[in-house]
Formats: sequence, C-alpha cells, structure tokens
Amino acid sequence: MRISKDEYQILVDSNGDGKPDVIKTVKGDQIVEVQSDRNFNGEVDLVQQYSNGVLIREIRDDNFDGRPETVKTFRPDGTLAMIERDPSEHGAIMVVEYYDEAGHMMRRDVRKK
Ligand SMILES: [Ca+2]
Ligand SMILES: [Ca+2]
Repeated sequence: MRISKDEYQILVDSNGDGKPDVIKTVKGDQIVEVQSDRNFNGEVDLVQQYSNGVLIREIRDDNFDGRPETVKTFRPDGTLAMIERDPSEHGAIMVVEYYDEAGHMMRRDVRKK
C-alpha cells in the first residue's frame, strides 16, 4: 500500500486469519515504523519506530487493552535510554526511568498527580 511517492506500507498476516497483524511503514529504502498486533485481536499493541535502521522508540500495550502503558526510548547506538510508564493507563506518564549505556537504571522519577 503506497502512502506517498517514497513511502509505503507492507501488511503482513502472520497467523493467516486474513487480517494484517504486522504493518511496516517503509520510507525510501528504510523501515521507519512497525505496528504489531501480537494477540491478533485486531488492535495494534506494539509500535516500534526506527531511524536509520535503528530502533529508537517502542510504545507497548502489554496487557492488550488498547491503551499503551510503556514507552521506551533508545539511543542512536541502540541502547535503552529511558522508559516512561503509565501504570494506570490514563494517558499520563507517571514514572520515568533513566538508564545508562550498560543498561543500569540511573534514576527513577515518580510524578505526582
Ligand atoms: Ca492486539
Ligand atoms: Ca494496556
């Protein structure tokens, strides 16, 4: 499916139920975004964004209720830099965790309502 001159989407139906469960957005010759429906309920529950072929951002709905609760941000070298958490799934980030290059948490900020 073509979006614009240099941008298009690839739809993958990995479990063969006739509905796409992986949607890849390609710009130029690089993947810029992958949307996945990991539990095949028709709703995207994982969005991964890429820059120059490197995963830079991941938006996760790990309990499959349609509302994301975790956003991960990665450095250009691919290491995890930050995790934002919305445990109550109200659309507001309540916890921000910062990680060093070795993957250790350096700081954890909890925001008050
Ligand atoms: Ca899903
Ligand atoms: Ca959720």
